[in-house]
Amino acid sequence: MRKFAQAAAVFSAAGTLMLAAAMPANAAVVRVFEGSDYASVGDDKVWVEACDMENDGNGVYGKFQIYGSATWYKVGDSNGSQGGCGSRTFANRVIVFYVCEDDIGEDTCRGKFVN
Ligand SMILES: [Ca+2]
Ligand SMILES: [Ca+2]
Repeated sequence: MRKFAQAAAVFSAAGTLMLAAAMPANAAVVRVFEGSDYASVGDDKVWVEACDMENDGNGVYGKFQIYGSATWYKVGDSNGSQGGCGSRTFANRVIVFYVCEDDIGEDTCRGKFVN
């Protein structure tokens, strides 16, 4: 019986963790990370940012595809890993975006769809 209670407690804790992951503190912002670097799309889906959070000498940019356009718009973090991010507000909503690290060879990118 005691073993069962322990198992139930573990299961319950895992369930809580999963729930927390599905509902982040700020559910309004969609964010994708490459290491600590990241790009975000705001809850209005038109405001975006690209943030270089690693003092590694690699530039960071976000690339964003807007509804109704095949163009990839790049937004960089102009001061690198110093405080502050690069941002932009688009005229239409973002449908998919990537955070990219300008490292050696082909840039490393990670992407996400905006629902
Ligand atoms: Ca980096
Ligand atoms: Ca910066």
